[in-house]
Amino acid sequence: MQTLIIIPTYNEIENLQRLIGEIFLILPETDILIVDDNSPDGTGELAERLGRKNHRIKLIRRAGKSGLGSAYIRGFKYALKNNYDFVFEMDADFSHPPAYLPDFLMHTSRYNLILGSRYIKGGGITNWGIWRRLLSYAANLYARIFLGLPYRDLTGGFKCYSREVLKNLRLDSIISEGYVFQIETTYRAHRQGYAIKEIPIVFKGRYKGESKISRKICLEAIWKVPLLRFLR
Ligand SMILES: Nc1nc2c(ncn2[C@@H]2O[C@H](COP(=O)(O)OP(=O)(O)OP(=O)(O)O)[C@@H](O)[C@H]2O)c(=O)[nH]1
Ligand SMILES: [Mg+2]
Repeated sequence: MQTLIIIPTYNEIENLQRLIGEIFLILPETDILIVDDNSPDGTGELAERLGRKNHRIKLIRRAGKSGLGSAYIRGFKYALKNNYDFVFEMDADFSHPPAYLPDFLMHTSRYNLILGSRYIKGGGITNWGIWRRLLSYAANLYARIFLGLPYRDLTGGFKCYSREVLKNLRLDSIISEGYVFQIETTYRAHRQGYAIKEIPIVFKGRYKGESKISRKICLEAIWKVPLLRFLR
């Protein structure tokens, strides 16, 4: 079974090399795809150097910062073209501890999409202040109720898709860019009847570097969640 871990990056030079090292300690046989948006801090150059030394590290470089959603779509298309069986989404900032990777893989025989969940028993969040927690909680409640989904964590970005799900996501018609991308992909998989499993993760607030969350990303979630339901 061949796996690919997609890591979108924008200014993650302080995190990337150590993260990749930790991933390979846990899953030595996986491939990793960095999708870098021409980070001014040199993350793309670093990824290129690492890729020259290790053929399991792949890199797609885009011309400028164009958002998380389209970075993942590029990565998903790469995964389909290169015949990976299971594909992870993972942040570069150590919020998603690599130690959980085997927990996802334990469920791949029975489920098509596995979600790392902060809001089920055994899951949690460290290093986040009250406002960030409230924002995340509210966004999840909003999406869950509006879209009638049974999952507790819809905005998390630590996920594992089977090739089968990716093939049927209709990537070119996805409308979201920011956090709502995670909601949209899970919603589509759910509507298509795929088996989806939530597993607990303890999410760690960003290790180093700066946050890319913005008002624009939050506003996008507010108006696009109802739109997703309308468009279905
Ligand atoms: N390629 C690409 N990567 C991005 C973009 N925006 C964010 N990322 C990456 O996506 C991942 C998640 O972004 P974060 O900034 O950590 O977002 P967050 O986890 O909600 O917020 P913080 O952890 O507080 O920073 C990180 O690996 C970022 O480097 C983008 O426009 N393009
Ligand atoms: Mg983060």
